[in-house]
Amino acid sequence: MSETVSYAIGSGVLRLIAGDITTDDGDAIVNAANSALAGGGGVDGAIHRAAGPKLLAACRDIIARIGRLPAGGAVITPGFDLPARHVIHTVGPIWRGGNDGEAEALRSAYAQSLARAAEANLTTVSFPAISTGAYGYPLDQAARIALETLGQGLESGPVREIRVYLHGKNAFDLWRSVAEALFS
Ligand code: AR6
Repeated sequence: MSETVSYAIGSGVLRLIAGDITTDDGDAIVNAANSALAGGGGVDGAIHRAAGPKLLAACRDIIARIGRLPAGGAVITPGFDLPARHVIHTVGPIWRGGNDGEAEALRSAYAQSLARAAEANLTTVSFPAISTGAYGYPLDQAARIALETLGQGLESGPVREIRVYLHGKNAFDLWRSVAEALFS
């Protein structure tokens, strides 16, 4: 049983879950992708492995149509072999010290992912801790931006349940302390 904490926000709920996002069976999971939507390591690699090769083919079709996805952008595909019905692919910023628009791009990655979910009439969306692995965003700063943006999304938008999957107990405890300060 994964560790979970929940916060009522507006008429919705935000849950923090210590666990693997590829097991999520909601309307959509969000992938922390790269601008080429080419697959990679971390959560991106795990999602592509679990979804099967059709996911990469769908990503290639999108890149052929729109070109590279900038940091802060988001696009949606089916979930293929995943339990979740869709994958929303977003690109977080690469951390370059904090004065290169990283906060705005990270906020946009969360907000644009919620916008794709709303357009597709989805009500349950799950996120990883975007940019906090290979892209090096400090975990505490990322948590504050993510939770503020997701809280605003629950207050204003059609999405009713947001789950954030944290990989490892340290990340879970840190995000929980930021969430307690913001929502309790
Ligand atoms: N479930 C939930 N969270 C996970 C999982 C999982 N299965 N696996 C890893 N994490 P990262 P980024 C956490 O590096 O920093 C890729 O190669 C992980 O502990 O996956 O946005 C892409 O192709 C970390 O906290 O994404 C890009 O090139 C968080 O997910 C680049 O990495 C994000 O770490 C994107 O880097």
